[in-house]
Amino acid sequence: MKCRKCNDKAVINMRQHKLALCKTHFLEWIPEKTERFIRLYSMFQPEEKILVAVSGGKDSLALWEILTRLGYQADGLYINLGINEGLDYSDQSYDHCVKFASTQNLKLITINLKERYQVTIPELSKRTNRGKLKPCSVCGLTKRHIMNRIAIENKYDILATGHNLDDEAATLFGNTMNWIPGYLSRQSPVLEADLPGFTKKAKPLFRFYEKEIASNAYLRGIEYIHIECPFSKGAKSIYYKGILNQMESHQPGTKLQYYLSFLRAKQTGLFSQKGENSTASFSQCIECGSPTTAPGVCTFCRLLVRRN
Ligand code: Q46
Ligand code: ZN
Ligand code: ZN
Repeated sequence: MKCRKCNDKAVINMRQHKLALCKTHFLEWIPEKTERFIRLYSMFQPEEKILVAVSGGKDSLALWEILTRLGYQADGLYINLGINEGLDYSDQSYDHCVKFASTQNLKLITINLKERYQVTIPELSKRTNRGKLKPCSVCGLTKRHIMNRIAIENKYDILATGHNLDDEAATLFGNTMNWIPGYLSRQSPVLEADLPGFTKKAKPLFRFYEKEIASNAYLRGIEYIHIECPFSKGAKSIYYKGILNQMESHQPGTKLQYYLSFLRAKQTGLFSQKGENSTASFSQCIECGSPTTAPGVCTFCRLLVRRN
């Protein structure tokens, strides 16, 4: 297979785009496309301060590398969740983030859950019935809370996350399986800071296939964590990704078409924009000041004081 641009040997064949590229042209293609998507979806401007949420995985570190390469002012935020469970998952992911930041000479903000809140995700999740079975919902809530707070406290204009197309398509699949109107109306590559206390959020890699981001990380020599979080086993999102990949193998481009059609449907008003974040239902948490739909104290602060 030859590179479409120079006829050299191609390192990747992206059937979904009918495009094969050599290493040089593929490594040019990724940042060029990212820049195009940033503009197309009005994600952010060159002068804005970006906080990139990094986990030590390929997607978030690739995003940080691409934004830096494109000349954006992007700092990193790593949240140490205290998930080790015999695998040193959090410790290893932290090491990858620190190493990446130091080799690229970038600023990394680290929040250690145990030091800041005296609790880890496995401990926190035992405090709820849902969390006892699976810590992911407590973990997701915690990460969203901390990412938003740190971005607001440190006056970042944007919080950027490394979600790729496979992540977004799997989330959409889950949201449509259950038809959750609030989730569907909020699922978007860009979420404006529509309320005080919320930061604007963007997912600049949302149109790239996971395979494209993995290839980019490998070819760029980015060192990232290869083990999965021990709690990800049996996650529905992994199951949904498998189904979507089967469809993709029969018809290349299915995942992209599925997600872009959803965005078009949203634009035409198919989903109500008034989801769970309607302004009227929000107040400020009396403990931490974050916006909350719960009366008085937000769900995260409530979880912190809860005992088993
Ligand atoms: S870190 Fe947290 Fe994930 Fe682990 S506990 Fe679940 S949500 S799987 S991205
Ligand atoms: Zn080429
Ligand atoms: Zn709170």
